[in-house]
Amino acid sequence: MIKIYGYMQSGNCYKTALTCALLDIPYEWITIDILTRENRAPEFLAKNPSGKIPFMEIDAAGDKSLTESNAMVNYLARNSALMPTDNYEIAKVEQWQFFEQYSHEPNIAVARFIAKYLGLPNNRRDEYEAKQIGGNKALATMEAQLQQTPFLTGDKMTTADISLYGYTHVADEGGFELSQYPAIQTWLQRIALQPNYISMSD
Ligand SMILES: N[C@@H](CCC(=O)N[C@@H](CS)C(=O)NCC(=O)O)C(=O)O
Repeated sequence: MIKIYGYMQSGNCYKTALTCALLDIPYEWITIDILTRENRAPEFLAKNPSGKIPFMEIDAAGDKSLTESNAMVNYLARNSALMPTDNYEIAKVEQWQFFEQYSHEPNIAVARFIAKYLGLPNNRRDEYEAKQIGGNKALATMEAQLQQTPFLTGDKMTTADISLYGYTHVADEGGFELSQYPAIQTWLQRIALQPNYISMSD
């Protein structure tokens, strides 16, 4: 069985659990608490030198493993309804996932971390404000697409939606005002209504 090492309150980790749940893929979840730096323990670094989570072991011997949440999500969803087969449509999924990692997550996840976990200390306030600008740009990009189509790549839900859902649905915890983005709000509800959906606190 696949093993996922993660911390459910991390959007990157939650994406992988949500994909397994939606596709009914059995998995073992091993909680690694980044707040107590369990991810920096020598035994964990021996398996996963970057120390970053999520981390996935695919075979029992530990010979096959993955880092990078979006690579895991796509690996899990390959040959399922969440992953298109047409080359252009696959590239559209990846387009949104690269956008997530470069323009969305570094702003929204970091603003959330500074506000929710660090309590918005004065020495991180400038960074937090800069993240608001970048995060709102990313949300506006999503809003423009979701005004046109029910899901990010068109009429069908794909792993692009899972990747972007991870941190968008908790963006309010990073100071982002989601009521400014009505199409995003409707999209969030659409995803939460999918059969087998799990929340971050499940
Ligand atoms: N690009 C990576 C980011 C992984 C990442 O930064 N994970 C964070 C938690 S969300 C982490 O492990 N932080 C602890 C650390 O870097 O020590 C992914 O999508 O999986």
